[in-house]
Amino acid sequence: MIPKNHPRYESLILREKIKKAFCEGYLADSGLIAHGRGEAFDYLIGEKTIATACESIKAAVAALILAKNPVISVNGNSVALVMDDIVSLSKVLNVKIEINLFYRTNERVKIIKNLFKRRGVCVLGSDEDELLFIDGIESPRSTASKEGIYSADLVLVSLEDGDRTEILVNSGKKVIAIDLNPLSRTAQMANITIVDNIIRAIPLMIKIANELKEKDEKSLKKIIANFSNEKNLKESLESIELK
Ligand code: PTJ
Repeated sequence: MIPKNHPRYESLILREKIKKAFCEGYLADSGLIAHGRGEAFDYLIGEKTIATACESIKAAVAALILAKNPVISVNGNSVALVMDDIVSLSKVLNVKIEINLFYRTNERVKIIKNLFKRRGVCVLGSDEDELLFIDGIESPRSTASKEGIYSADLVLVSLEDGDRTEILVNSGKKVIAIDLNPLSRTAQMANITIVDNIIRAIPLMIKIANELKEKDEKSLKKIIANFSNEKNLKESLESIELK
């Protein structure tokens, strides 16, 4: 039992969620390591959503609203931390959800699919879908369902190793990445990078989505046109260096 007055209460609760997901069999063992890396970066940005992340969240939500076939890609870590928020975001913006795992096993896919099913949500990416493969990705991350990631014009990825984003971008898709490490390959290669903890980023995306949904196409396009990922990443890095 973690005492509520523990100075690192929130952080320890997240660790519990990650451990539970591992024990339930859907979080990869390497997901424990990935979480630790995220914790370190979160510490460096002050465990709060920095101004640059607010900007990239606005651009990301505008892009999601304008996209024709947007997909949220989920893996063990994102499901363990924010499954319910991902479901809410997908409903607010009418976005599909697809399971995509680096350490893919049938068992993990089945557990994750059932977790969503229990919430009344049907997700793509299991073997029951028509699964295709993205050229150039050598890992099991290459899986892409025909109606989801394969034909998507925009994919939201989070907590990923760096073997997919560049290839998705080169294949003409837009990629939004949520990644606490602004130097990661995924962060560097994405079109829009949200340097924030996924546990804060997704709820803020839901809030912004409810606001931006009312805007016209011209205003949304303007938000995207005024956004530079290169500049945003540089400024995110500076907010780490100031600490
Ligand atoms: O579930 P699978 O099989 O798809 O495997 C997923 C993992 C996470 C094991 C795999 O993608 C991996 O090894 O990822 P990496 O290379 O460790 O990269 C994860 C990235 O996410 C790192 O840049 C971390 O800083 C970042 N990160 C970790 N926790 C968070 C985070 N970003 C946002 N929010 C977090 N909570």
